[in-house]
Amino acid sequence: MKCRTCRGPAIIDLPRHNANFCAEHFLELCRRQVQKAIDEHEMFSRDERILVAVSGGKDSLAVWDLLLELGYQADGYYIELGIGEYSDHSREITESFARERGLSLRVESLRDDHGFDVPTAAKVTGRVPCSACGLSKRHLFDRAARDGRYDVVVTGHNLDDEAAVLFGNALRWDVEYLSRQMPVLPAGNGFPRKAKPLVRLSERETAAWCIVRGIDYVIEECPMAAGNRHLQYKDLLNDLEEKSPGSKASFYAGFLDRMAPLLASTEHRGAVHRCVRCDAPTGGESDVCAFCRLVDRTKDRDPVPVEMLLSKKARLRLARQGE
Ligand code: Q46
Ligand code: ZN
Ligand code: ZN
Repeated sequence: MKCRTCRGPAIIDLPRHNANFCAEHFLELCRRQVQKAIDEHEMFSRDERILVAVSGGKDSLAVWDLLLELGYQADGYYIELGIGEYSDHSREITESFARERGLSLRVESLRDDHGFDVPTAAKVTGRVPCSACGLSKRHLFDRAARDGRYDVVVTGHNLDDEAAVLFGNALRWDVEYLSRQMPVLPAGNGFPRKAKPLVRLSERETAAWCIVRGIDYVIEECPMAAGNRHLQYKDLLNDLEEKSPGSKASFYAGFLDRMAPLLASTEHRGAVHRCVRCDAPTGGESDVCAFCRLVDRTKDRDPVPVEMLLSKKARLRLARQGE
């Protein structure tokens, strides 16, 4: 297996590019793809301040590392979600990534700073854990960007994530979600700009970036993700990709080229007034935003252990991982 660029020994094959690459030229390809995404979608400039939402997983650490490599000003922001050992581990990994490189990282904890955690919120609201988790993350990312006067919030969503979400939205023809599924969402109504510079890199490529760069990341999935529909869509798209390399990228690129311009929307949904409690932009009838209402419902409850929310199958899998 030879590198397409230098003919030296290759370390990775990329069927969708119909090529193999050595470590050096693979890193170069990743940098090029990320720069292309940033430029093509006018995500941000080198004068702007970027806040990277980091989770300790490969994608968010890779995007932080890539942005710094490309000469952007990027600080990290981590939210501890209170999901048992998974959260303990991911916080440790994120903090050592930042410490070893002398980077600025802000850490916030749902339990310590807001009086609840994701498992407890799921139990109290009777909804899937990802619902309270997603709501809290969106709210706190936005707030951290406002408080720190950042120009843009960056997340580590990669091509596989975006193609899976697109597949789900297209299955339901959810036009509103489709219209907001762009690699960059402009600031508006008090919300900061949001950008996804990894949309041209697959999950396998971001993992390989971390391995080649010696970045330690959390390998295990969030235990709350079991049964998540996006994971099922990813599996479906991976089957398709194996039979027909490149189909995932062309599905997503086709959406951006041909569908997205028809759906273009610069408005964030329903942001019409400020929460009387925390001043966040919010929609709907209530004077108080959804995050503050979630805090009210959950803050005096006894913490719910993660295991209580897992299916029997997921508990067995976790026990096997720990053996
Ligand atoms: S962390 Fe949170 Fe994810 Fe875990 S609870 Fe769901 S949304 S799966 S990215
Ligand atoms: Zn090479
Ligand atoms: Zn509020």
